[in-house]
Amino acid sequence: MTSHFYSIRMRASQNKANNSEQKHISGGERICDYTELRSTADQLLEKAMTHSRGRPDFIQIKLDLIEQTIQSLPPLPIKTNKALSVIEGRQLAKDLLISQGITEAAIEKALTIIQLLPALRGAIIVDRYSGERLDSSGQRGIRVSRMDWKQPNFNDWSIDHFVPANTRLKEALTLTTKVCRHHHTVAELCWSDDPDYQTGYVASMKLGYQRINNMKELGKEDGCRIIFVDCETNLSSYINYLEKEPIFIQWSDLK
Ligand code: WAQ
Ligand code: MG
Repeated sequence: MTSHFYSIRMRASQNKANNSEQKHISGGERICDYTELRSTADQLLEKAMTHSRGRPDFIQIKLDLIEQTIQSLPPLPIKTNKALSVIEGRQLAKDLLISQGITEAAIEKALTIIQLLPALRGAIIVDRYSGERLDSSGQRGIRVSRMDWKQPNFNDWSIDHFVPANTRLKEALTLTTKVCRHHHTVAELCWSDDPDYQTGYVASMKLGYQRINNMKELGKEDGCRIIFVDCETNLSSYINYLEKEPIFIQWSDLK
């Protein structure tokens, strides 16, 4: 049976003044039913039009009916870590990744790869031991899609956990809960490419969602999203899971 839910995806970019390279401004992915299509598309348009990375001159919004059954997942447990400097924040992130069996060399290599991808609008997938990039999506990266967390349930969760009910946190925890749930994922490392946002995270099934408040200097636009995997085969089915498998985050305190 076909569901009555739709995937809505937005991406917005800006042409650089003197060459044809696009600057990524903003992206977003949501799931909603038919009656919510208009308001959800409007929220995504609003996101694109009010972004701190700049004013877009290209905005695309795509809507597709979801054919599969939508799986519900509980959000990863959350912990907020305070770091006094970016150096301390990055060191903590590195220690957390190493605790999950990722090699230091793999972390260094992945960070070097990401520095060379200023137009990246997705994530890179990297081998946990060697740090080799495994996906072949180039400058674009793999965009994790087809996930959402309904606002009332998120609001209840945020009150219960004493964290701000901000959309960015909701989107990041939604994405990483989907990513970490797959058995090929070892851990994810992320910080924003928005110049006004310094909090990032390391997440895994075992660590949960470990926010780190100081991952980037204010004003910088170099973001990061690295998914460390243990996956010698089946990379294409793993990528298919990230891009296509529909997920709702659903929190319940009745445990
Ligand atoms: N799939 C894959 N990669 C993505 C996606 C996606 N759906 N969305 C963003 N990215 C990549 C892309 O390369 C961006 O440049 C980079 O991640 C950062 O994205 O307070 O805001 O949306 O707990 O800017 C984490 C902390 C905030 C939130 C992360 O990332 C908190 C953030 P942004
Ligand atoms: Mg961003």
